[in-house]
Order: sequence, then structure tokens, then C-alpha cells
Amino acid sequence: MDFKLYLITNRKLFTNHESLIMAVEDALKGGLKAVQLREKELGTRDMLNMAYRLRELTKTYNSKMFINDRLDIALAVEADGVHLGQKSIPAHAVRKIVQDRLLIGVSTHSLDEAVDAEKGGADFITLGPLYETPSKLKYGEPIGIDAVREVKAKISIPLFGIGGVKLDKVREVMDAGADGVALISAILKAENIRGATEEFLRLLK
Ligand code: 3NM
Repeated sequence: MDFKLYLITNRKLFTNHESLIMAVEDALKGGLKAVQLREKELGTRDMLNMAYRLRELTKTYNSKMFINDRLDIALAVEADGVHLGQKSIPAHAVRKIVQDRLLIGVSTHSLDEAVDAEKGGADFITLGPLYETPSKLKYGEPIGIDAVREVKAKISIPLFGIGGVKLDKVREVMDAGADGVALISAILKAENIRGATEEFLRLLK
């Protein structure tokens, strides 16, 4: 994986789609090289339109783009990859369709899920939530930083720590053996999105 910072979108933090796109562009200007369009409960056509916009932008800034859950949209816009949840079509089924055309990321929350993702042919995983997140109910209780060490000892694909990762947690996550961090609010809720992105990238060097 040629990136260590993985930004995930959430349109609910913005008043409209355009301001989300502009926020992602600010992060790209700060040097972001991987973004995941994760827009649950958005209509297929709206999502496709956003994905096209993001594809254009990520090409301009030489960044990878992943689409959450929707393999059809990932294929339609020629994304770099698809990011699967535990309820998505599983990695092995996606691999059969796309072979090496798309990268496959999988969200995992335990050692078992991580091992399964690797067996299924995932290229990388996110593991979390490591820390408290604003939407605790959605992602469950924090699994803690030691989970990173435990999982890294059992898998060989890259792991991105996720869930409540802020600037002051980066060192701890990387010291536990993670290959990078994945996050939403520490960048998308920042006053200065470009500056926050630059700061994360500096710490991840
Ligand atoms: N997935 P923030 S935690 C999208 O544990 C997501 O799989 C998680 O947002 C998981 O960086 C999470 O604002 C939320 O905490 C990440």
C-alpha cells in the first residue's frame, strides 16, 4: 500500500454535497493519497454522481479512491478499489469478479474478522474502533490499541487503525504496528482541513 493516511467521507458533516467535495479537495491539496467515499443511505444515482466527481478530483491530485460497499459504483467510475463492510458482498466473491482490477479493503473489528478478510483475498484491512468515537453505538465499544499488536502478529496484509484516531494518537497506533490510520472527523471536522492533513502526513512519515 503506498499510503498511510486513509480519509473516509461523511456527507452528514456538511450542509451539502458540494461542500463535502470541497473539503476532500482541501485534504488532497494537503497531500492526501487515499480517500474512501462512504455515503450510506445515499441514493444510487446521487452516489454515482459524487463518485464521478471524486474520481475526477482524485485523478487530478494523483490519489487513490475507494468506494464503500458498492462494487457496481466502484466499477462504473473506475475507482482504485472497493471497501467492504462485514455485511457487504465478501472479499472472495469480489476478487472472483475483479481479479486484480480493484484493490479490496475490508473493515474488521476483531482478530477473527481480520484473519477472514486476509483469507478472502483482501489487500488491506481497517481495524477498530480503537478509541471512543462520536457515534459509539454504530461502531461498538473501543477494542483498544493492543488489538493492533494481536492482529498484526497473525496477518501479513496492511492494517489501518480506525475509530477516534486524532493527531495525538498517531504515534501510539503506529508503534503498535499499524501500517497507517483511517479517519473521518480529525480531518473533516478540522477548522483547517488542508493543515490537519499535512500534520497527519508529517507524523506518519
Ligand atoms: N469505522 P472518526 S470506526 C467509519 O471501527 C468507521 O470499523 C469504524 O470516524 C470501525 O475518525 C469509524 O471520526 C468512524 O472516529 C471513524
